[in-house]
Amino acid sequence: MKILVVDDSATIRAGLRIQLTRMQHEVLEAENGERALEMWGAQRPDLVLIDVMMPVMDGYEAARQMRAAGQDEWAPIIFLSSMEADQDLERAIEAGGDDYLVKPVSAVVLSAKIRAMHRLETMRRRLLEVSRELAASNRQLEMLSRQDGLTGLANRRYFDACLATEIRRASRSGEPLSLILIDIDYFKLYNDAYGHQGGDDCLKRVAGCMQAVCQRAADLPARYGGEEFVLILPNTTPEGARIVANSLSAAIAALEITHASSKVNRFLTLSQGIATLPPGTELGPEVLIEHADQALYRAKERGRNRAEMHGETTAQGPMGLAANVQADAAMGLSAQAPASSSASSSTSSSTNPSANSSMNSSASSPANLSEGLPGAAPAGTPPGTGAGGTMQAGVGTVTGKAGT
Ligand code: GH3
Ligand code: MG
Ligand code: MG
Repeated sequence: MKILVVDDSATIRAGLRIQLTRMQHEVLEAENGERALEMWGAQRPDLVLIDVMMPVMDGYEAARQMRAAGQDEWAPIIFLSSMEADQDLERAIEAGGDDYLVKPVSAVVLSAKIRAMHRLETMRRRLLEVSRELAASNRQLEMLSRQDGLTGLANRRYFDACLATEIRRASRSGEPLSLILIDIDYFKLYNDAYGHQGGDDCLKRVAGCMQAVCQRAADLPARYGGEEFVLILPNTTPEGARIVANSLSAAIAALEITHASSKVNRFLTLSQGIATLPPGTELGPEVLIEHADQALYRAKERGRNRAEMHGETTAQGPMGLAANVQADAAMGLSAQAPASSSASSSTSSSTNPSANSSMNSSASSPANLSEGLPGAAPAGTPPGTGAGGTMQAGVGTVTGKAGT
């Protein structure tokens, strides 16, 4: 053991040094409390033998300051004193000492006391180690309980908790909060074609893109369930959310994940539903999710491979056309004339004349605009159904829920 001997008498220090060296201990020496404190900090002794009465700083004060250093720097302190009164012992223990021996101390007693203290110190260290391991395991467990096992994103449970918190925060701060619900297009067919393992790999790649497009620390990408994902975007306007949605689709398109059986593109695509909680509104999480889900349903209905915003079907909806066009311009996308969608399940602009008229009649209405998202169009696909960042128009009737 590394033992710090503190005594103002050089003779006593020398005597102890001889005894302790014989017992195979390493000895450090200090002549007063102040010097002892310096060595305590610099040398980290395993045990301290300290006199009570010393000039500059006495043993009590030195012990108190050693104990004030905290649990991590703990080492046993044994007082060595010529004072025999019970009160002296009491004071020494009170100051932080662990034992009190009256000088002169026999070599046998000193050796036995040091062994006992060593045992105590070993147990204490083990306890510290175990509690550190326990704290690390707890942190790990807590992280795992928030994580989706396959993708490593936040899981549904954590998403639910976060959304509730973010809604409260948004209502306090008066900031907008956006939510994007994301669903892979024709994923069942993808599984059928490439197997469940292939499907799992694809989910991981989509998760990777989601992480990549989250620019702000507060953004939370999560797996909502199955092949559905969700993004919580605090302090984000509808226009901002649209930019994120576009970035995500562009990132997926850039991966060029072949999806031969997709009816909308030869590469994997996403449909997205955006909803924003405007500043000062008090909606529950389920309402915001429902809004995003309705927008997602519309994206599916209008041909997939696109992002739709909740509220855009109303002429005076909260998301203005100008905002969308700005966001689209930021993405390098341009508006084009409405085009037919081969994948639109029920209604499309080409089959529904009201779609075109509504698009043309009101430039201030964002109602019927949604853009075709990046991704290469399969050969022979009608214009506006695939790659190239075209904008499409179509009016769909929301009749139910999207996705699984
Ligand atoms: P849509 O374009 O309308 O979204 O069609 P879809 O085929 O993507 O949607 P549907 O809800 O019919 O099918 C979703 C599929 O996602 C079905 C299921 O097998 C698959 N899926 C869900 N969870 C997982 C998963 O963890 N791993 C894999 N490989 N597939 C999954
Ligand atoms: Mg799907
Ligand atoms: Mg689904």
